[in-house]
Amino acid sequence: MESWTAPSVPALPGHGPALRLHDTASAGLRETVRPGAERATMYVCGITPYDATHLGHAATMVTFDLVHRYWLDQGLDVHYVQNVTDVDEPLFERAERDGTDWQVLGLRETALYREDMVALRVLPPRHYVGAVESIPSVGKAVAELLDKGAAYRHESGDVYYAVEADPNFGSASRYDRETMLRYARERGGDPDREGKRDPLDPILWNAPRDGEPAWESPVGPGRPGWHIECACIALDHLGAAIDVQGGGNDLIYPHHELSAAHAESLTGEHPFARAYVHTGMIGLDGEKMSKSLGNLVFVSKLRAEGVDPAAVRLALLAQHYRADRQWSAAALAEAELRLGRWRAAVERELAVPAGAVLTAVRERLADDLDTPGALAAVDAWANETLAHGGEDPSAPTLARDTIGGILGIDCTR
Ligand code: 5CA
Ligand code: ZN
Repeated sequence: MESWTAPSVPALPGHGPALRLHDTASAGLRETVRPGAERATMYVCGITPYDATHLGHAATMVTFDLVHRYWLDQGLDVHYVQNVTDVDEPLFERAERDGTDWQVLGLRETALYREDMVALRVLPPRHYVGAVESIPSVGKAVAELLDKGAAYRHESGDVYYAVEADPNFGSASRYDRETMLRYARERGGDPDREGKRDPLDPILWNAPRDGEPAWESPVGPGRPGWHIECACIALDHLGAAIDVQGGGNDLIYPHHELSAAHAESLTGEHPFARAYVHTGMIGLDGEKMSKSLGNLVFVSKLRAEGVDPAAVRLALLAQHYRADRQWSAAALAEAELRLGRWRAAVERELAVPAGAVLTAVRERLADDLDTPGALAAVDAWANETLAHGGEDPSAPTLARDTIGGILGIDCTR
C-alpha cells in the first residue's frame, strides 16, 4: 500500500532523554529502545477500512506519531510499520449492505484515512501494509506452524493455533483465563466453537466460505486469520524482536497476545516486543466511540465543517494517552483558544527565550508521553511572551520548530 507524505521533523539543538513508555506486559515503565541502539522499530495496528476514521482512531495514531517524532528528534533510524486490515468480515458486511464491492470500499476508506492523517500531521510510517498484501507470507507461516505442531486443522478445514504451544501465553496481557475468555467472545474469537483443543485457540487460516474471497496457499485455499496477519507483517518488515507494539487497549487481548504468540512460535524468540503500548479509548457522551454504538465523530466530517485539524490534534493531546477519555465540543473549543495563543506568541518577533520549552517538552514526552505536562510548558512560554515579550528574536523560530516538529502542531498560520 502507498503510505502518505508529511513535512519531516526539523533539526533541533541537542537531544532529549531516552523515551520510556508504559509496557502492558511488565505493568511498568520501560525504556523503549535498547541503550546505545541507533535503530528503533515500531508496529502499530491500523484501521479496518469499512468506515471513515473517527477520533478514537485519530487519537491512537497521533499518540504513536509522538513516539515516531520523539525518536526522530533523537536521531534514531526509525522503522515504523502500520497495517490496514483490508480483508475482514466487517468489510464484506458493509459492502453487502451498501451494494458495493468490499475492495472498492476498503480502498475508498483507506484513501480517506490517509487524507485525515496528512491533515492531522501524522508522519507516514515507513511501510504501510495491507492484509491482502501479506497473504503469501501468512500462507507460509501457517504451514510452518502446522509443521511445528503449534497449529492444527479443525474438522471444518479451518486451521487453528494451539495456545498450549506458547510457554509465554498470557504474558503480554497478564489477563487471567476468565478475562481472556470474555474478551475472546466479545472481540472476534470463537471460544464456544466445538472441535477446538482449547477454547482460546484462535483461527490462523479460514477455509473458503460462500460469498467470501479466497486465495491459494500452501495450506489450501482460504484467507488469513486476523492475528497472524499482524504477526507476519511485523516479522517481514521489522524482524523478530521489535521495540514497540502499539494499538488501542481494546487490542490487548486477544489481538496483541496472540500476534505475539504467533510471532514467538515462528521465531523462537521471546518477547516479540520490548514494550506493548496501549492507548485509552476515546468516548462520546460517556460511551466508548465505536462503530457498533454509532456514536462516532469523524475526522473528515470535522474537516469538512472547517475545523482546524491542528486544533483537533491539540484537543487529543490535552489528556494523557493511556486514559480512557471523552471527546466534547468544549474540549475542541479549549484547544482552539490554546492554538490561537500559541500562534500569536510564535508570531511575536520578540519572545521569551524558548530553550526551556524545548527541554521541558522533551522531558515531559520522555516520561510516558506526558502531553498535559508538555502542553503546559508551551502555555507558560506563550503566556509570558504575550504578556511581556522578551529580547530573543530567535525564540519564535525555536518555539515554532519545537511545537511543530516534536508535538506536530502547525503554528505557522
Ligand atoms: N485493524 C485492526 C487492528 S489490526 C483494528 O483494530 N482496526 S480499528 O479500525 O478497529 O482500529 C484502528 C486502531 O484504532 C486500533 O489501534 C484500535 O485499537 C484503535 N481504536 C479503535 N477504537 C478506538 C477508540 N474509540 N479510541 C482509541 N483508539 C481506538
Ligand atoms: Zn493488528
